[in-house]
Amino acid sequence: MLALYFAPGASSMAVHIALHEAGAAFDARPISLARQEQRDAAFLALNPEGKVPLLLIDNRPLTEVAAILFYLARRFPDARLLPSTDVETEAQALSWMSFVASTLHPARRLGPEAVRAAFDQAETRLGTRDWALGVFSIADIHLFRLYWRLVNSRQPPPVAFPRLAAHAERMMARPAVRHTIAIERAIGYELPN
Ligand SMILES: N[C@@H](CCC(=O)N[C@@H](CS)C(=O)NCC(=O)O)C(=O)O
Repeated sequence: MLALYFAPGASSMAVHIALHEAGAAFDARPISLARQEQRDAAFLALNPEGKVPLLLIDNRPLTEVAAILFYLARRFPDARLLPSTDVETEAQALSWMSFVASTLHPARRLGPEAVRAAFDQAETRLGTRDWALGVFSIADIHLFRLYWRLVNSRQPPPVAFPRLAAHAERMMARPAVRHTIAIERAIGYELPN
């Protein structure tokens, strides 16, 4: 059995989208970062790092967006969350997700200039492709969540990134993405500035 601990709008949104893309059965367990529920003893017992996402796989914890997305892609191959199981394709997906986790995600803490530089790199990386790997994959889900976060913080204005904006539009056309956003919005976003 799968269970996802998530906070609306947080990094966990990427995993939430992937679970819906896969049509996977899972127990949805929202927590509130505003109420610091990630610091509750019961949660820390599952993830001592006190962060979402946390996926339980038959009660075994798995953390880190990139690792969970990779797990879901391999566990639910029919969902085509990876274009192929060719080792180079998988490595390209990991390259994108490492970039998102280590460059895009921490940039916000460093201020608007760092955000702009990081998203400029993402624009260049994406190039003229519709999708990060050429066809839709977990890399797009991870990239989209960070862009979505940028749009919601408006630092700098997302209009500066036309390729990422077009990518986000393609993502928003996907029912799993719209469904996830509707669920998380209904719970309520508590995004820090
Ligand atoms: N490297 C982690 C980052 C996870 C992360 O930073 N999660 C944030 C929400 S976006 C969190 O849970 N923060 C709570 C805290 O730091 O107290 C991943 O990719 O999963």
